[in-house]
Amino acid sequence: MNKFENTFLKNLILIILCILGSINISPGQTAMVNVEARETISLNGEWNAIIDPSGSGDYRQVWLDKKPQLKTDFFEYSFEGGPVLNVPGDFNTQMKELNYYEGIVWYKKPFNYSVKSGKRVFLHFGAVNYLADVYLNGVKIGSHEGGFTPFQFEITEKIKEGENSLIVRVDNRRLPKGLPGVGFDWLNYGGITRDVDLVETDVSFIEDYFIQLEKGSLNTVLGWVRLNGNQAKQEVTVEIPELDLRHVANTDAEGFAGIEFNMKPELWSPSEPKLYQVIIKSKTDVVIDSIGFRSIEVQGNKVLLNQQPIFLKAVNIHEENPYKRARAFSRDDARILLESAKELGCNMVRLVHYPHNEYMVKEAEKMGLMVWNELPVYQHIQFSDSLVPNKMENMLNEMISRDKNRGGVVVWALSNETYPGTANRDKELIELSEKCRANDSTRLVVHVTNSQTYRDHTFDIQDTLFLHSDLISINEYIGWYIPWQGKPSETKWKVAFPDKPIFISEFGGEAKFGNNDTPQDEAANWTEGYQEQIYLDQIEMFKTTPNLVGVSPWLLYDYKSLGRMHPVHQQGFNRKGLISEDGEKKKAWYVIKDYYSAEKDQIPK
Ligand code: GCB
Repeated sequence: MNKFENTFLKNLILIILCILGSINISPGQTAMVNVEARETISLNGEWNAIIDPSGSGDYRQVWLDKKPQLKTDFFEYSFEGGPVLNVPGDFNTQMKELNYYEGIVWYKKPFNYSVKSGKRVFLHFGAVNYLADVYLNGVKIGSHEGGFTPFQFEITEKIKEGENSLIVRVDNRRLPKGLPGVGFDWLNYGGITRDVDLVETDVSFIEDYFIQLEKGSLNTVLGWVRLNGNQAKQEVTVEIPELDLRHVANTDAEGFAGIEFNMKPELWSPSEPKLYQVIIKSKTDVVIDSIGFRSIEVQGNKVLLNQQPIFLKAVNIHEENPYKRARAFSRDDARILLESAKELGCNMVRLVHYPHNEYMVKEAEKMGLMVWNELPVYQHIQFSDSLVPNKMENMLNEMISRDKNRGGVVVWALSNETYPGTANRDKELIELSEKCRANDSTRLVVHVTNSQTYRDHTFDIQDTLFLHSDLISINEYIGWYIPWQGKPSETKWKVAFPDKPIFISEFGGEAKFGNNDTPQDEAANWTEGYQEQIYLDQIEMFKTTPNLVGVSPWLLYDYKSLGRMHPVHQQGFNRKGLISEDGEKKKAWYVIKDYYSAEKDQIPK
């Protein structure tokens, strides 16, 4: 058999195994170093910027960063003497002029580097919203589309001894064929919004690994390790010192080794978020990660965490630091949001509507919050465009690639409120679900819809997408956008899939903190009392919901959204928060807090 046939056959077997679910996750094909557990050289800090609303930087070739040599040379741009922007961080909140800006900004970072022989170098971006073109020393090294997932380029051959210059063209204009598309209900923060790092590795290095429990098992680890470089065939070890465990495996000619071993870990759970130090070693490399082990699955109409039915007490969170009114990007930002979720009594956070930064995911895991990660496949997506399916798949792979070893992550949510009538919607989302399951068979795969009807006080849920979703996950705003048609406690349900668990992923209404002028029995729209009543009614309705496995109020904090322009009540904020952007708790907060403290985490089998 020649090399091609050999590789082809291996891939085929791998794909079949993945489909059968016997391998948890398929290794990606591109050379990407997993930076999550590595020391890095940070390129964060102050970057020079050129704001380019007309796009003229493209024909002026700003990436060449030319400086006049002769009196007759002239270039109508310069990074020096212009604005300075902090990275990470959105650009909108760093300069008044950029408040609502959607357009091009050029960023430049000069940095020194000392070339080390026998090392490879990668340039890693946590996220850039939305399009990024990256130039090193005047040469384009790559582009990336998508505002919320990491990407990287190997620059071993391109980085120089001494001074280097990195230039990034960032464009956050909305694209009808983008993900998300043009219409969305949050602020379109642009910029280099997450960390930028250099990562050094040896020539042969541990490119990636997947170390998690096999689906449904409490003691079998099923995963893989993949090496990159000229020494593909090696012995690799996976060690968990606290469990006195050392597993040895041998990588094949492609650098790949399947990993399978048994152990008796203390399981990760919201009440005991146990993480183990896991050490992965090859001849030339070592990576150390902190990994939690748990199982998550749907059995019949229940969600089981570690084989026990669990009620998901979630809250929706946007990636915004309310106090800074800016895109959240740091561990401190994450703590603010997640501590509020803990205080509310949550055991899960739904991180909407795009993958949040890695600090959110890691801190949540440490704090015992299960994480729902979501793709920005939101409302108006052009599924029949020839490129959109690829974009969805890339983002899916980037999201899974970053967070696959985070035991706290229990849900991959692939879409939110897409419309059943849209051409190719079902086909593309079904294919995406299959790709997700083939990539990672260990987590729940979920689609969120609002396609149900509510007539004659009855919810009618039909969307066939739910055949491909582990949960029936619905957003409903009864009491806010749609009035109640009867007593909440007498709500009726007609569900086309009667055996599936139901999760209410959004509900609520808007109130401006402190708007308490009206007595509660006459409370009008926008008052805290009105919002509070919506929540009280919803809780009554939950008692009628068949197979209810959890709920997630919309949402934790008031957040910025351009569409929310009521001059008195909204002022550019979606006011459905349980807490205001100044940290004031609204009446509805206490309703949910009481509900969560009364509701048991574990539900009877
Ligand atoms: C929804 C969307 C969410 C919105 C929310 C609202 O259904 O999923 O992104 O922001 O409603 O406030 O209307």
